[in-house]
Amino acid sequence: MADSLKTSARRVQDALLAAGLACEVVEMPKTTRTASEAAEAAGCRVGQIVKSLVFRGTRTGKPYLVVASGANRVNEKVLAGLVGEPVEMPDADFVREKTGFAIGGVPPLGHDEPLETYIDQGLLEHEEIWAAAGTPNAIFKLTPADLQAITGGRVVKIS
Ligand code: 5CA
Repeated sequence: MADSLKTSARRVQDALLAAGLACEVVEMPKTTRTASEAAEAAGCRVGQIVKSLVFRGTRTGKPYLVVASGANRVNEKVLAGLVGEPVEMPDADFVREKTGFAIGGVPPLGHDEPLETYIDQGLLEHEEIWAAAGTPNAIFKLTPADLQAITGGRVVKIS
């Protein structure tokens, strides 16, 4: 039941409601920490899993969010071209500091600060996709149009 959600999952559910989406956060009995585990738990293909990946600009220290298909690997050189500076994969502390969530549960919305966001166009091939919802066993189902609405992200070819 929604009332029993862990605090971080509740936060994502509240952010979805605030964004006007009827998506329901579900806590799975098994881990959804990785894209393949999330796909198994949701009963979908790994390409339908939304990975919410935080990168750091090496010049400015600015965080960038890439929401990518679980089937794709983000090309950091392409991302660097888009953001105008080299990027690196930050450590787990940086991710928590900028988003308010721990790796394995980072959601595409509800972060501590708004993040400049890029959407992997590979996610748009699917009718339904699943994203992390704050904890390593919470996820929610949405459409690619929902994802664009909640992130305000720019759709790009990033892999
Ligand atoms: N819950 C799943 C499916 S939605 C999930 O969050 N998958 S994920 O791909 O978005 O998050 C895991 C990602 O966190 C990895 O792909 C990797 O990019 C990043 N990551 C994992 N371990 C570390 C680490 N020690 N430091 C920095 N980033 C890490």
